[in-house]
Amino acid sequence: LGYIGLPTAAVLATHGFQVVGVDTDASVVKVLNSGGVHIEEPGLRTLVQGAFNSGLLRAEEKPIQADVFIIAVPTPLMETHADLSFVENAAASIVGCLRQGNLVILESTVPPGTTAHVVAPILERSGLKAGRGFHLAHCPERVLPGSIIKELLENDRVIGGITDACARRAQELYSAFVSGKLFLTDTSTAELVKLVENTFRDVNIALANELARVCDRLGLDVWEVIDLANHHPRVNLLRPGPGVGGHCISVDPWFLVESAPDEARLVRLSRAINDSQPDVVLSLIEEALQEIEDPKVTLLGLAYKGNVDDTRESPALAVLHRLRMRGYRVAAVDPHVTRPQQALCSMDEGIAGSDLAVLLTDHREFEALDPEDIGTRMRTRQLLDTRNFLDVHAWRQAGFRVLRLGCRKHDRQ
Ligand code: SAJ
Repeated sequence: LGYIGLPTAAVLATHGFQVVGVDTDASVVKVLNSGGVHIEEPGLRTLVQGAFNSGLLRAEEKPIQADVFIIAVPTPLMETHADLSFVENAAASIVGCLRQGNLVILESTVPPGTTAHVVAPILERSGLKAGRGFHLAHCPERVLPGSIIKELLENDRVIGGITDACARRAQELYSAFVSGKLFLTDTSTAELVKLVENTFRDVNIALANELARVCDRLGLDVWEVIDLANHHPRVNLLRPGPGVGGHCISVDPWFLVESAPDEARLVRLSRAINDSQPDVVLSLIEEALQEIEDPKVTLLGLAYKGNVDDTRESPALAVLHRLRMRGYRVAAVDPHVTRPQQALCSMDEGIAGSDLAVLLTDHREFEALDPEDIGTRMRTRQLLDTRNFLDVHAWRQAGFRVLRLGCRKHDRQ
């Protein structure tokens, strides 16, 4: 019942299915059954509460017999390999519930071959054969955190079946609530398609981050360069930033590398470029603070991207860690992050006496900050914007020295 399982369960329930949502975390089950929601996502609370109130959705700690089982558990990165233990445990937990004719769908992102060679053998411990006794399919989730519900209902989906009949059976289920197109294929193709989607984005962002470094060297403004290049009808560069976070784009390309290490060279290099962006941010911070005694840095944002509460693999945490290792006084402010985090404090506390505000996450609340007011509370009026998100003119007018990622020499000219 995480970022994918919970919205999927609620959407199915609101489309008339009787749904049991399973989570091994007892506290999650308790929160949901008592009317709460443990995840921040626009529209999710209303949807989930509606589903629970209708009586069609309830949460449990263990699976029970059902017609359809959807596995939507994390596949974290273990060094450079997919940790499939959650998938394996989830599959094992339904073996005892599996009956002739059931449908099992894996939605978790996995290396090619996982559904057929890892999940199927576990489920076959039930005595039933995948593709004959029960249906098995892989239908990777594709939703963007921040727009999960809309994308769950509207995005096209790719459905890979162990057999054609398995894919068609899963198609029947998704067609009950997905308005997008449903494309059928085999499980390994569907698995690779998912990895390619996130890798495409990672490689594109790596190019943008590399361009930021090129512009730093050349004294140009990367934001202007990208904006102008994107006016070409066939160019669509993404944006540079402090790095790539979240549990998907910074992780999934590794599964592709894992499956073909000698071939996936560009993918590996892109990961390295994006993972080293926090070092670029660090060097900009050090440059801004070099003449200040015992400086204090305020990080605006810890979440991996704007308007979400998720800090998994967040580049902001990497910047925080690097600053702490170097002994800086660091405060972090994030209106979306509620779980305890090192250095996290209120805006008032975070900004008081600060020598540099560093915009790391593009939360809408930061856009509304009044530079005049912030300036009066800081010791030194300096801003580093790693996402070109704030109104540079307004901050400069309030007496700030403003630095932006990808404009190292340009902004000093
Ligand atoms: N980022 C940039 N520059 C950009 C865009 C993003 O630096 O121009 C950074 C973000 O700040 C963030 C990271 O990349 O740290 C990832 O953010 P994101 O919004 O690009 O993607 P996610 O991880 O929230 O969701 C992605 C989506 N995949 C694609 O767009 C191909 C989503 O559709 C997937 O369902 C999701 O991964 C997933 O679960 O796999």
